[in-house]
Amino acid sequence: MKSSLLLLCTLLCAQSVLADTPAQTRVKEFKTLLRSFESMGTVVRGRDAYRPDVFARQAATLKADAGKPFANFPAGSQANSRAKAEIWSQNARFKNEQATFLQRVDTLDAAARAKDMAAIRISYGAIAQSCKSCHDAFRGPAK
Ligand code: ASC
Repeated sequence: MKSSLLLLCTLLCAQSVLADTPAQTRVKEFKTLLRSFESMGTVVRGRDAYRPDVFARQAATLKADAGKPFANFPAGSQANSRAKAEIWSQNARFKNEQATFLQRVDTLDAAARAKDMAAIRISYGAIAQSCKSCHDAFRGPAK
């Protein structure tokens, strides 16, 4: 009995020491998005061949993952991250950036399913604009 309680306490302590903070979780989730986005970028820039089915799968993956990091910006999670206080003090603006980004990701997914390279280029560029706009307003310098 005593030893199983000790084991339980040890496991719970390890969990709290090893678990990611919200800031760490969202960084990992943004990096996951970036993997799909950059793979598509090599095609859009003409460095890799356009394989419509592969590209459409990447766009679908981006769409499935795009909202995830935004669920990990709880109030009080600014420490040890590049997140600016404005994320919470001007939260409507931040939410607006998020909504625009997600709409543009949907548009890219639709263009990819339609195998429409002209539309893909436009929506890909619009997403990159979303990244930049949100970073300019809400992401501080690297630490
Ligand atoms: C990327 C990336 C960003 C955006 C931004 C677009 O690939 O990592 O933050 O695109 O640079 O302007």
